[in-house]
Amino acid sequence: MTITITAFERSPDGGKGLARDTRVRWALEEVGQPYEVRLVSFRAMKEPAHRALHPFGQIPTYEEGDLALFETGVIVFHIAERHAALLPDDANGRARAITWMFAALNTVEPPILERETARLLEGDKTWYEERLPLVEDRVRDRLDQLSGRLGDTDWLDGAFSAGDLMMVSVLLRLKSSGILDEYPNLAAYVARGEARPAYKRAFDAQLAVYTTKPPTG
Ligand code: GTB
Repeated sequence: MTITITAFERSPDGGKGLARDTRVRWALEEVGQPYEVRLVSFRAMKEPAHRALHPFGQIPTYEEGDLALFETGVIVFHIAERHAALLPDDANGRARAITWMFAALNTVEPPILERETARLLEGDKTWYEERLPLVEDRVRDRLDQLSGRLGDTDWLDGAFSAGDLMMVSVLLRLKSSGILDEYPNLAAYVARGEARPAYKRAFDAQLAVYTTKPPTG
């Protein structure tokens, strides 16, 4: 059955891989599932046809036969559940990998998003310079804890899993901030994720959308 995901027709990051379709592409590449991409404009995202797939008018979405999903957490979980490679075979190992997916989305990503929101939307406020260090320290709190837990292991719990895919995807959003480099083991962890052939294919595919010129004539 054909899998179709949605992505930005024009991404604000111009293809740096930060939009969340990258994590879905990465999961599909890890399990070897081909997929198609439907590009949507910001205007189309808010129209009823897209809102029927995504009530909040966002990307990415995932369609497979009569199944339509939104939210990257559940999309990656769905892919991981149905194909080998992203979740361990033993029940406890699976449960722990899923725990790391939730930890990435519910515990580590929120302060990172708060920092992005502060920088994007609050830069002109009189209190911005005072607030930003507080927000960044909340990011550092989480990174301290995660760094301590990862230690000198390659992945969070044994072999690479959907938990690592999600955690690396979340941490990638900090790459240009310099904060990640304060934690050499986390920077190396992210680099290991980026070095995976499946990640590279996913990254290249999303970049091609924004850099490949349409044929002329
Ligand atoms: N919780 C949802 C999920 O995980 O699927 C969040 C989905 C989401 O935030 N989608 C964003 C979106 O559609 C794109 S990924 N935004 C448009 C809107 O809300 O109107 C977030 C994102 C966008 C752009 C960059 N960038 O360019 O750097 C990075 C991340």
